[in-house]
Amino acid sequence: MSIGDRIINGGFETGSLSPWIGAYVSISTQQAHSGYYAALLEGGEPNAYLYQFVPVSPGEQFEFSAFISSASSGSSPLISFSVIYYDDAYRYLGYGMTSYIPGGELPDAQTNSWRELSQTTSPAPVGTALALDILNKLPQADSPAVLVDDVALLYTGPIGPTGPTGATGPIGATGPTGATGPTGDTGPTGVTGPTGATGPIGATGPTGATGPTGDTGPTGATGPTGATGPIGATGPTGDTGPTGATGPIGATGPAGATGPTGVTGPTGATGPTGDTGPTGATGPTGATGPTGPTGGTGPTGAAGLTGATGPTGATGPTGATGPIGATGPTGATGPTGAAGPTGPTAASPALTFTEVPGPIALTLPPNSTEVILATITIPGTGTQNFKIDWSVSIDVLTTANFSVIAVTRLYRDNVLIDQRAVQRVITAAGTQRFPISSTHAESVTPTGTVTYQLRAQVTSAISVTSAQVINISLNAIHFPL
Ligand SMILES: [Ca+2]
Repeated sequence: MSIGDRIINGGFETGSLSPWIGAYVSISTQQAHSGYYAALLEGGEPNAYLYQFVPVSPGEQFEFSAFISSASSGSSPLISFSVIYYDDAYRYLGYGMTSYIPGGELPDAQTNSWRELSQTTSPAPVGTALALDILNKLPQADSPAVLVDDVALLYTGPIGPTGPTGATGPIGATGPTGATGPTGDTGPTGVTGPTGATGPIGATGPTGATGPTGDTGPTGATGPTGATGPIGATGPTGDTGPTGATGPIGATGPAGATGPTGVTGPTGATGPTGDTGPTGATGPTGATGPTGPTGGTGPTGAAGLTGATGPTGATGPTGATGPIGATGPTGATGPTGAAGPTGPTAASPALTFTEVPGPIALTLPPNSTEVILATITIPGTGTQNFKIDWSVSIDVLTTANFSVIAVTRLYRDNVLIDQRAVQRVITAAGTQRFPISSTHAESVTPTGTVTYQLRAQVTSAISVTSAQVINISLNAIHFPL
Protein backbone atom coordinates (compact mmCIF):
# COMPACT_ATOMS: atom_id res chain seq x y z
CA MET A 1 0.00 0.00 0.00
CA SER A 2 1.49 3.29 -1.07
CA ILE A 3 1.04 6.26 1.21
CA GLY A 4 0.85 9.79 -0.09
CA ASP A 5 -0.55 12.92 1.54
CA ARG A 6 -2.43 15.07 -0.97
CA ILE A 7 -2.84 18.04 1.41
CA ILE A 8 -0.33 20.87 0.99
CA ASN A 9 0.84 22.75 4.11
CA GLY A 10 -1.31 20.48 6.28
CA GLY A 11 0.87 21.32 9.31
CA PHE A 12 0.87 25.10 8.54
CA GLU A 13 4.66 25.14 8.96
CA THR A 14 5.05 27.64 6.08
CA GLY A 15 3.80 30.15 8.64
CA SER A 16 0.89 31.14 6.38
CA LEU A 17 -2.46 29.66 5.34
CA SER A 18 -1.80 29.35 1.58
CA PRO A 19 -2.98 27.28 -0.25
CA TRP A 20 -5.71 26.91 2.35
CA ILE A 21 -8.67 29.26 1.96
CA GLY A 22 -10.65 30.21 4.99
CA ALA A 23 -12.92 32.62 6.79
CA TYR A 24 -12.26 33.75 10.36
CA VAL A 25 -9.05 31.72 10.28
CA SER A 26 -5.53 32.84 11.15
CA ILE A 27 -2.12 31.30 11.74
CA SER A 28 -1.33 30.80 15.42
CA THR A 29 1.86 30.13 17.34
CA GLN A 30 -0.10 29.80 20.56
CA GLN A 31 -0.11 25.98 20.51
CA ALA A 32 0.73 23.42 17.82
CA HIS A 33 0.24 19.68 17.65
CA SER A 34 3.57 19.45 15.85
CA GLY A 35 6.11 22.03 14.76
CA TYR A 36 5.58 25.67 15.54
CA TYR A 37 2.35 26.69 13.76
CA ALA A 38 -1.32 25.71 13.71
CA ALA A 39 -4.50 27.22 12.23
CA LEU A 40 -6.79 29.11 14.62
CA LEU A 41 -10.55 29.18 13.85
CA GLU A 42 -12.19 32.13 15.59
CA GLY A 43 -14.57 31.24 18.44
CA GLY A 44 -18.03 32.59 19.21
CA GLU A 45 -20.60 33.64 16.58
CA PRO A 46 -18.58 33.59 13.33
CA ASN A 47 -18.97 30.61 11.01
CA ALA A 48 -15.26 29.82 10.58
CA TYR A 49 -14.00 27.38 7.98
CA LEU A 50 -10.84 26.21 6.23
CA TYR A 51 -10.59 24.31 2.96
CA GLN A 52 -8.43 23.42 -0.04
CA PHE A 53 -8.94 21.50 -3.27
CA VAL A 54 -6.49 18.71 -4.11
CA PRO A 55 -6.16 16.64 -7.30
CA VAL A 56 -7.46 13.06 -7.13
CA SER A 57 -8.33 10.39 -9.72
CA PRO A 58 -11.38 8.16 -10.10
CA GLY A 59 -11.21 5.05 -7.91
CA GLU A 60 -8.72 6.48 -5.43
CA GLN A 61 -9.51 6.19 -1.75
CA PHE A 62 -8.12 8.09 1.22
CA GLU A 63 -7.93 8.44 4.95
CA PHE A 64 -8.71 11.95 6.14
CA SER A 65 -7.13 12.94 9.46
CA ALA A 66 -6.49 16.06 11.54
CA PHE A 67 -5.70 17.09 15.10
CA ILE A 68 -8.08 19.51 16.78
CA SER A 69 -8.10 21.17 20.15
CA SER A 70 -9.83 23.99 21.97
CA ALA A 71 -7.59 27.09 22.27
CA SER A 72 -8.84 27.81 25.79
CA SER A 73 -11.20 26.42 28.40
CA GLY A 74 -14.94 26.57 27.88
CA SER A 75 -17.56 24.55 26.01
CA SER A 76 -16.07 23.87 22.54
CA PRO A 77 -18.26 24.45 19.42
CA LEU A 78 -19.40 21.77 16.99
CA ILE A 79 -16.79 20.93 14.32
CA SER A 80 -17.62 19.25 11.02
CA PHE A 81 -15.16 17.94 8.47
CA SER A 82 -15.77 16.54 5.02
CA VAL A 83 -14.15 15.33 1.80
CA ILE A 84 -16.24 16.05 -1.31
CA TYR A 85 -15.48 14.95 -4.90
CA TYR A 86 -15.79 17.23 -7.98
CA ASP A 87 -15.03 16.90 -11.67
CA ASP A 88 -12.60 19.18 -13.53
CA ALA A 89 -15.34 21.83 -13.96
CA TYR A 90 -15.99 21.91 -10.19
CA ARG A 91 -19.29 20.05 -10.61
CA TYR A 92 -20.29 18.19 -7.48
CA LEU A 93 -20.06 14.41 -7.80
CA GLY A 94 -20.47 13.10 -4.26
CA TYR A 95 -19.22 12.93 -0.70
CA GLY A 96 -16.09 10.96 0.15
CA MET A 97 -16.86 11.27 3.85
CA THR A 98 -18.34 13.63 6.39
CA SER A 99 -18.28 13.57 10.15
CA TYR A 100 -18.30 15.88 13.12
CA ILE A 101 -17.30 16.38 16.71
CA PRO A 102 -20.24 17.38 18.93
CA GLY A 103 -19.97 20.56 20.99
CA GLY A 104 -18.19 20.42 24.35
CA GLU A 105 -15.96 17.44 23.42
CA LEU A 106 -12.65 19.10 22.50
CA PRO A 107 -9.72 18.96 24.96
CA ASP A 108 -7.97 22.17 25.99
CA ALA A 109 -4.73 22.76 24.07
CA GLN A 110 -3.30 24.53 27.13
CA THR A 111 -3.08 21.10 28.72
CA ASN A 112 -1.30 19.89 25.54
CA SER A 113 -4.21 17.61 24.71
CA TRP A 114 -5.48 17.14 21.13
CA ARG A 115 -8.22 15.05 19.57
CA GLU A 116 -7.47 13.18 16.39
CA LEU A 117 -10.05 12.93 13.66
CA SER A 118 -9.59 9.99 11.32
CA GLN A 119 -11.99 8.57 8.78
CA THR A 120 -11.71 6.59 5.57
CA THR A 121 -13.35 7.99 2.43
CA SER A 122 -15.40 6.16 -0.17
CA PRO A 123 -13.66 5.71 -3.56
CA ALA A 124 -13.69 8.74 -5.88
CA PRO A 125 -16.45 8.22 -8.51
CA VAL A 126 -15.95 8.18 -12.30
CA GLY A 127 -15.00 11.63 -13.58
CA THR A 128 -13.43 12.85 -10.32
CA ALA A 129 -10.60 15.38 -10.74
CA LEU A 130 -10.61 17.21 -7.41
CA ALA A 131 -11.37 16.62 -3.75
CA LEU A 132 -12.48 19.44 -1.48
CA ASP A 133 -11.16 19.03 2.07
CA ILE A 134 -13.03 21.26 4.49
CA LEU A 135 -13.16 21.83 8.25
CA ASN A 136 -15.98 23.97 9.60
CA LYS A 137 -16.40 25.47 13.06
CA LEU A 138 -20.10 26.25 13.53
CA PRO A 139 -21.33 29.40 15.34
CA GLN A 140 -21.82 29.13 19.09
CA ALA A 141 -21.94 32.15 21.38
CA ASP A 142 -19.03 32.51 23.81
CA SER A 143 -17.37 29.33 22.56
CA PRO A 144 -13.54 29.24 22.60
CA ALA A 145 -11.45 29.40 19.41
CA VAL A 146 -10.37 26.10 17.87
CA LEU A 147 -6.85 25.03 16.84
CA VAL A 148 -6.31 22.71 13.84
CA ASP A 149 -2.99 21.10 12.90
CA ASP A 150 -1.51 18.25 10.85
CA VAL A 151 -4.38 17.86 8.41
CA ALA A 152 -3.75 14.97 6.02
CA LEU A 153 -5.51 13.19 3.16
CA LEU A 154 -3.57 9.93 2.86
CA TYR A 155 -3.91 7.83 -0.25
CA THR A 156 -4.82 4.26 0.63
CA GLY A 157 -5.38 3.05 -2.90
CA PRO A 158 -8.40 1.71 -4.69
CA ILE A 159 -10.21 -1.29 -3.22
CA GLY A 160 -10.33 -4.03 -5.83
CA PRO A 161 -12.76 -6.92 -5.91
CA THR A 162 -12.08 -9.63 -3.34
CA GLY A 163 -9.77 -12.26 -4.85
CA PRO A 164 -9.81 -16.00 -4.10
CA THR A 165 -8.51 -17.07 -0.75
CA GLY A 166 -4.79 -17.67 -1.04
CA ALA A 167 -2.88 -20.74 0.28
CA THR A 168 -2.09 -20.65 3.93
CA GLY A 169 1.31 -19.06 4.37
CA PRO A 170 4.17 -20.38 6.53
CA ILE A 171 4.04 -19.72 10.19
CA GLY A 172 5.52 -16.35 10.79
CA ALA A 173 8.48 -15.60 13.00
CA THR A 174 7.85 -15.33 16.65
CA GLY A 175 6.73 -11.91 17.51
CA PRO A 176 8.34 -9.78 20.14
CA THR A 177 7.72 -10.54 23.76
CA GLY A 178 4.50 -9.03 24.84
CA ALA A 179 4.21 -6.71 27.75
CA THR A 180 4.40 -8.28 31.17
CA GLY A 181 0.97 -9.27 32.24
CA PRO A 182 -0.33 -8.88 35.74
CA THR A 183 1.09 -11.19 38.37
CA GLY A 184 -0.91 -14.36 38.42
CA ASP A 185 -1.99 -16.28 41.48
CA THR A 186 0.76 -18.32 43.09
CA GLY A 187 0.63 -21.78 41.65
CA PRO A 188 1.16 -25.04 43.62
CA THR A 189 4.68 -25.97 44.48
CA GLY A 190 6.15 -27.99 41.69
CA VAL A 191 7.96 -31.33 42.01
CA THR A 192 11.59 -30.85 42.91
CA GLY A 193 13.64 -31.53 39.82
CA PRO A 194 16.87 -33.58 39.74
CA THR A 195 19.99 -31.91 40.93
CA GLY A 196 21.83 -30.51 37.96
CA ALA A 197 25.52 -31.02 37.22
CA THR A 198 27.84 -28.78 39.08
CA GLY A 199 28.68 -25.89 36.87
CA PRO A 200 32.08 -24.31 36.57
CA ILE A 201 33.24 -22.07 39.33
CA GLY A 202 32.14 -18.67 38.40
CA ALA A 203 34.15 -15.59 38.74
CA THR A 204 34.50 -14.16 42.14
CA GLY A 205 31.56 -11.96 42.68
CA PRO A 206 31.65 -8.70 44.41
CA THR A 207 32.08 -8.60 48.15
CA GLY A 208 28.78 -9.25 49.63
CA ALA A 209 27.11 -7.08 52.10
CA THR A 210 28.38 -7.21 55.63
CA GLY A 211 26.54 -9.90 57.40
CA PRO A 212 24.99 -9.50 60.76
CA THR A 213 27.30 -9.28 63.77
CA GLY A 214 27.80 -12.72 65.24
CA ASP A 215 26.96 -13.67 68.80
CA THR A 216 29.40 -12.44 71.35
CA GLY A 217 31.76 -15.28 72.36
CA PRO A 218 32.49 -16.32 76.02
CA THR A 219 34.65 -13.97 77.93
CA GLY A 220 38.32 -15.17 78.02
CA ALA A 221 40.50 -15.28 81.06
CA THR A 222 41.84 -11.99 81.91
CA GLY A 223 45.58 -11.66 80.90
CA PRO A 224 48.13 -9.64 82.51
CA THR A 225 47.75 -6.08 81.80
CA GLY A 226 50.31 -5.12 79.11
CA ALA A 227 51.65 -1.93 78.30
CA THR A 228 49.17 0.09 76.45
CA GLY A 229 50.04 -0.15 72.73
CA PRO A 230 48.87 1.87 69.84
CA ILE A 231 45.36 1.37 68.69
CA GLY A 232 45.42 -1.50 66.24
CA ALA A 233 43.74 -1.85 62.84
CA THR A 234 40.25 -3.08 62.72
CA GLY A 235 40.28 -6.76 62.39
CA PRO A 236 38.68 -8.82 59.54
CA THR A 237 35.05 -9.62 59.52
CA GLY A 238 34.31 -12.77 61.25
CA ASP A 239 33.00 -15.88 59.40
CA THR A 240 29.46 -15.98 58.08
CA GLY A 241 27.12 -17.70 60.34
CA PRO A 242 25.19 -20.86 59.35
CA THR A 243 22.49 -20.66 56.60
CA GLY A 244 19.04 -19.99 57.91
CA ALA A 245 15.91 -21.96 57.09
CA THR A 246 14.63 -22.09 53.38
CA GLY A 247 12.28 -19.13 52.47
CA PRO A 248 8.93 -19.35 50.68
CA ILE A 249 8.67 -20.07 46.86
CA GLY A 250 9.36 -16.99 44.63
CA ALA A 251 7.02 -15.29 42.08
CA THR A 252 6.26 -16.86 38.70
CA GLY A 253 8.73 -15.92 35.95
CA PRO A 254 7.90 -14.18 32.60
CA ALA A 255 5.60 -15.89 30.08
CA GLY A 256 7.24 -18.04 27.50
CA ALA A 257 7.23 -17.40 23.68
CA THR A 258 3.86 -17.33 21.91
CA GLY A 259 3.08 -20.52 20.18
CA PRO A 260 1.79 -20.84 16.56
CA THR A 261 -1.65 -19.49 15.74
CA GLY A 262 -4.35 -22.03 16.18
CA VAL A 263 -7.13 -22.83 13.67
CA THR A 264 -9.81 -20.16 13.49
CA GLY A 265 -12.95 -21.22 15.28
CA PRO A 266 -16.50 -20.89 13.90
CA THR A 267 -18.04 -17.40 13.65
CA GLY A 268 -19.94 -16.44 16.79
CA ALA A 269 -23.58 -15.34 16.88
CA THR A 270 -24.23 -11.73 15.85
CA GLY A 271 -24.34 -9.43 18.85
CA PRO A 272 -27.22 -7.08 19.58
CA THR A 273 -27.47 -3.92 17.46
CA GLY A 274 -25.74 -0.92 19.08
CA ASP A 275 -27.39 2.39 19.79
CA THR A 276 -27.99 4.63 16.83
CA GLY A 277 -25.17 7.18 16.46
CA PRO A 278 -25.68 10.91 16.21
CA THR A 279 -27.11 12.32 12.99
CA GLY A 280 -24.37 13.47 10.59
CA ALA A 281 -24.08 16.95 9.13
CA THR A 282 -26.47 17.69 6.31
CA GLY A 283 -24.89 16.97 2.94
CA PRO A 284 -25.01 19.32 -0.08
CA THR A 285 -28.23 19.57 -2.07
CA GLY A 286 -28.36 16.95 -4.80
CA ALA A 287 -28.84 17.72 -8.49
CA THR A 288 -32.40 18.60 -9.49
CA GLY A 289 -34.25 15.58 -10.86
CA PRO A 290 -36.06 15.55 -14.25
CA THR A 291 -39.26 17.59 -14.49
CA GLY A 292 -42.39 15.47 -14.03
CA PRO A 293 -45.31 15.46 -16.54
CA THR A 294 -47.59 18.51 -16.52
CA GLY A 295 -50.73 17.99 -14.44
CA GLY A 296 -54.27 18.64 -15.75
CA THR A 297 -55.69 22.15 -15.59
CA GLY A 298 -57.45 22.81 -12.30
CA PRO A 299 -60.93 24.41 -12.03
CA THR A 300 -61.10 28.16 -12.58
CA GLY A 301 -60.99 30.04 -9.27
CA ALA A 302 -63.58 32.63 -8.15
CA ALA A 303 -63.15 36.09 -9.65
CA GLY A 304 -60.95 38.31 -7.46
CA LEU A 305 -61.87 41.76 -6.15
CA THR A 306 -61.74 44.65 -8.57
CA GLY A 307 -58.31 46.34 -8.31
CA ALA A 308 -57.69 50.01 -7.66
CA THR A 309 -58.10 52.34 -10.62
CA GLY A 310 -54.85 52.53 -12.59
CA PRO A 311 -53.02 55.75 -13.46
CA THR A 312 -54.46 58.04 -16.13
CA GLY A 313 -53.28 57.04 -19.59
CA ALA A 314 -51.38 59.24 -22.03
CA THR A 315 -53.30 62.12 -23.67
CA GLY A 316 -54.87 61.01 -26.96
CA PRO A 317 -54.46 62.86 -30.31
CA THR A 318 -56.12 66.31 -30.75
CA GLY A 319 -59.71 66.04 -32.06
CA ALA A 320 -61.09 67.84 -35.15
CA THR A 321 -61.71 71.61 -34.75
CA GLY A 322 -65.29 72.27 -33.64
CA PRO A 323 -67.65 74.95 -35.22
CA ILE A 324 -66.91 78.63 -34.49
CA GLY A 325 -68.79 79.71 -31.39
CA ALA A 326 -70.96 82.87 -31.00
CA THR A 327 -69.06 86.12 -30.71
CA GLY A 328 -68.44 86.91 -27.09
CA PRO A 329 -69.08 90.33 -25.46
CA THR A 330 -66.62 93.11 -26.16
CA GLY A 331 -63.83 93.04 -23.62
CA ALA A 332 -62.81 96.01 -21.51
CA THR A 333 -60.56 98.55 -23.17
CA GLY A 334 -56.97 97.60 -22.59
CA PRO A 335 -54.39 100.00 -21.17
CA THR A 336 -52.85 102.61 -23.47
CA GLY A 337 -49.77 101.18 -25.09
CA ALA A 338 -46.37 102.70 -24.76
CA ALA A 339 -45.52 105.55 -27.16
CA GLY A 340 -43.96 104.22 -30.35
CA PRO A 341 -40.55 105.37 -31.55
CA THR A 342 -40.37 108.87 -33.13
CA GLY A 343 -40.63 108.63 -36.89
CA PRO A 344 -38.23 110.38 -39.27
CA THR A 345 -38.66 114.12 -39.53
CA ALA A 346 -40.64 114.98 -42.64
CA ALA A 347 -39.04 117.34 -45.13
CA SER A 348 -40.65 120.77 -45.10
CA PRO A 349 -42.54 121.78 -48.22
CA ALA A 350 -41.41 125.06 -49.78
CA LEU A 351 -43.49 127.60 -51.67
CA THR A 352 -42.24 129.81 -54.53
CA PHE A 353 -44.56 132.29 -56.27
CA THR A 354 -44.81 135.45 -58.32
CA GLU A 355 -47.64 137.84 -59.13
CA VAL A 356 -47.62 140.11 -62.19
CA PRO A 357 -50.47 142.69 -62.32
CA GLY A 358 -50.03 143.47 -66.04
CA PRO A 359 -51.29 144.37 -68.41
CA ILE A 360 -49.12 142.54 -70.88
CA ALA A 361 -50.24 142.98 -74.50
CA LEU A 362 -50.72 139.97 -76.77
CA THR A 363 -50.25 140.03 -80.51
CA LEU A 364 -53.08 138.90 -82.80
CA PRO A 365 -53.14 136.39 -85.68
CA PRO A 366 -52.10 135.87 -88.28
CA ASN A 367 -48.79 137.23 -86.90
CA SER A 368 -49.27 136.38 -83.19
CA THR A 369 -46.34 135.22 -81.04
CA GLU A 370 -46.01 133.56 -77.65
CA VAL A 371 -45.50 136.15 -74.85
CA ILE A 372 -43.79 135.44 -71.51
CA LEU A 373 -46.10 136.22 -68.62
CA ALA A 374 -44.19 135.09 -65.43
CA THR A 375 -41.13 133.09 -64.40
CA ILE A 376 -40.13 131.40 -61.10
CA THR A 377 -36.85 129.66 -60.35
CA ILE A 378 -36.68 127.08 -57.51
CA PRO A 379 -33.38 125.88 -56.00
CA GLY A 380 -33.10 122.18 -55.24
CA THR A 381 -31.50 118.84 -55.90
CA GLY A 382 -32.82 115.32 -55.66
CA THR A 383 -36.19 114.00 -56.66
CA GLN A 384 -39.11 116.17 -55.48
CA ASN A 385 -42.82 116.46 -56.10
CA PHE A 386 -43.88 119.75 -57.66
CA LYS A 387 -47.38 121.29 -57.84
CA ILE A 388 -47.66 124.37 -60.06
CA ASP A 389 -50.81 126.57 -60.08
CA TRP A 390 -51.43 129.45 -62.31
CA SER A 391 -54.29 131.87 -63.15
CA VAL A 392 -54.60 134.77 -65.57
CA SER A 393 -57.33 137.03 -66.96
CA ILE A 394 -57.36 137.79 -70.69
CA ASP A 395 -59.10 141.02 -71.77
CA VAL A 396 -60.09 141.36 -75.46
CA LEU A 397 -61.57 144.44 -77.17
CA THR A 398 -63.99 143.33 -79.93
CA THR A 399 -66.53 144.32 -82.45
CA ALA A 400 -69.82 142.54 -82.95
CA ASN A 401 -69.89 138.85 -83.81
CA PHE A 402 -66.33 137.99 -82.75
CA SER A 403 -64.62 134.79 -81.91
CA VAL A 404 -61.30 134.22 -80.15
CA ILE A 405 -59.08 131.33 -78.94
CA ALA A 406 -56.32 132.06 -76.39
CA VAL A 407 -53.85 129.58 -74.89
CA THR A 408 -51.66 129.62 -71.75
CA ARG A 409 -48.62 127.30 -71.73
CA LEU A 410 -46.39 126.16 -68.89
CA TYR A 411 -42.69 125.43 -69.53
CA ARG A 412 -40.15 123.79 -67.33
CA ASP A 413 -36.62 124.72 -68.29
CA ASN A 414 -37.99 125.77 -71.73
CA VAL A 415 -39.81 122.45 -72.27
CA LEU A 416 -43.61 122.64 -72.73
CA ILE A 417 -45.22 120.53 -70.08
CA ASP A 418 -48.87 121.78 -69.90
CA GLN A 419 -51.33 124.16 -71.55
CA ARG A 420 -54.88 125.41 -71.09
CA ALA A 421 -57.01 127.12 -73.83
CA VAL A 422 -60.18 129.22 -73.76
CA GLN A 423 -62.49 129.75 -76.78
CA ARG A 424 -65.32 132.24 -77.04
CA VAL A 425 -67.89 133.14 -79.81
CA ILE A 426 -70.00 136.12 -78.86
CA THR A 427 -72.35 138.47 -80.91
CA ALA A 428 -72.04 141.52 -78.71
CA ALA A 429 -69.24 144.07 -79.11
CA GLY A 430 -67.11 145.53 -76.28
CA THR A 431 -64.44 144.46 -73.84
CA GLN A 432 -64.64 140.80 -72.75
CA ARG A 433 -62.63 139.21 -69.87
CA PHE A 434 -61.86 135.46 -69.84
CA PRO A 435 -60.12 133.98 -66.73
CA ILE A 436 -57.91 130.90 -67.16
CA SER A 437 -56.50 128.84 -64.34
CA SER A 438 -54.96 125.41 -64.11
CA THR A 439 -52.82 123.13 -62.03
CA HIS A 440 -49.97 120.84 -62.99
CA ALA A 441 -48.24 118.28 -60.74
CA GLU A 442 -45.11 116.25 -61.47
CA SER A 443 -42.06 114.61 -59.97
CA VAL A 444 -38.78 116.25 -61.01
CA THR A 445 -35.12 115.66 -60.19
CA PRO A 446 -33.44 119.11 -60.48
CA THR A 447 -29.68 119.50 -60.49
CA GLY A 448 -29.33 122.83 -58.70
CA THR A 449 -32.42 124.76 -59.89
CA VAL A 450 -35.60 124.23 -61.89
CA THR A 451 -37.34 127.11 -63.76
CA TYR A 452 -41.06 127.23 -64.54
CA GLN A 453 -42.29 129.82 -67.04
CA LEU A 454 -45.89 130.77 -68.00
CA ARG A 455 -46.53 132.03 -71.53
CA ALA A 456 -49.63 133.03 -73.56
CA GLN A 457 -50.65 133.33 -77.22
CA VAL A 458 -53.83 134.22 -79.16
CA THR A 459 -54.13 131.48 -81.76
CA SER A 460 -57.39 132.60 -83.48
CA ALA A 461 -59.11 135.96 -83.61
CA ILE A 462 -62.03 137.34 -85.66
CA SER A 463 -63.37 140.84 -85.10
CA VAL A 464 -60.86 141.32 -82.29
CA THR A 465 -59.17 144.68 -82.00
CA SER A 466 -56.67 143.99 -79.21
CA ALA A 467 -55.87 141.54 -76.38
CA GLN A 468 -53.92 141.81 -73.11
CA VAL A 469 -53.27 139.74 -69.97
CA ILE A 470 -53.71 140.97 -66.39
CA ASN A 471 -53.68 139.54 -62.82
CA ILE A 472 -51.09 136.89 -63.51
CA SER A 473 -50.33 134.50 -60.62
CA LEU A 474 -47.78 131.71 -60.84
CA ASN A 475 -46.83 129.64 -57.79
CA ALA A 476 -45.17 126.36 -57.11
CA ILE A 477 -44.98 124.22 -53.98
CA HIS A 478 -42.51 121.37 -53.84
CA PHE A 479 -41.97 118.49 -51.42
CA PRO A 480 -38.61 116.85 -51.21
CA LEU A 481 -39.05 113.06 -51.17
CA1 LIG B 1 2.07 22.43 12.88
